[in-house]
Amino acid sequence: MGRGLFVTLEGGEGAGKSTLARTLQSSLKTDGYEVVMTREPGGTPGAEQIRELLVKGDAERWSAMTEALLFYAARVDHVEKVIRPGVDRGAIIISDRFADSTMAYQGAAGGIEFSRLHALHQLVLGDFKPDLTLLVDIPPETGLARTRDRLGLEVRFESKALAFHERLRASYKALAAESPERFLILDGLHDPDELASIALKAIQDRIDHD
Ligand code: T5A
Repeated sequence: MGRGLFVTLEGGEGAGKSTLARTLQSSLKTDGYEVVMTREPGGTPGAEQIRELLVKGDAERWSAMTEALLFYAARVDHVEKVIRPGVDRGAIIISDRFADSTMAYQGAAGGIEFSRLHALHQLVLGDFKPDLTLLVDIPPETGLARTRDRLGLEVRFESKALAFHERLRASYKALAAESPERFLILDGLHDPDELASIALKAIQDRIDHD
């Protein structure tokens, strides 16, 4: 493979993205690809420090715009140091969340106009976007129930009201409808192996066509 592939996983809380990412990573490695598994917010030491500010504390700790700016501060570091260099050397980069999360969480669910978030993206990252986005769609009640037993402090977004999570789900579907060539919607109620095999086929198709 010459240029690599940038794949993102998106969806609401507890949709199964991290589980899917791990399976994709091991299958693609077995097939001989260099795979870089990463996540947002995070993926570099600096971006992981910014993550601490974002995922911990009270639900209303930050305004949606402050969140968006912090997510983009972390994202620029991540793109410059990990994602772009990886794609340039031919690797498959799998990122658990990317810019569509900002559109859905801070935009549709948080109330910032899309045009302002598009302008922010354009200003700091230009036209850079994923080659393929796997949207794991799940009813919010099911996703939140899956995360409820989890121990830890990173529950700031999970603790927002159910209406927020419902807006989030609708906005992800709208984003997918706007860019059908980039998105593949997966039913998060299916079993993990089934999800992984559909996702692997989509990734292989992209590799074969590049
Ligand atoms: N955020 C992020 C923004 O607001 N704006 C942004 O721009 C960005 C980048 C990040 C938070 O930041 C917000 C969104 C998030 O709230 P996070 O810890 O990365 O925080 O949160 P999530 O990405 O939501 O991670 P989760 O772990 O909550 O969800 P996953 O990764 O989708 O779910 P996963 O794989 O951990 O699975 C959850 C549970 O379900 C089971 C698993 O075993 C696990 O127990 N499971 C399944 N069960 C049945 N069937 C399946 N198919 C299953 N798949 C997994």
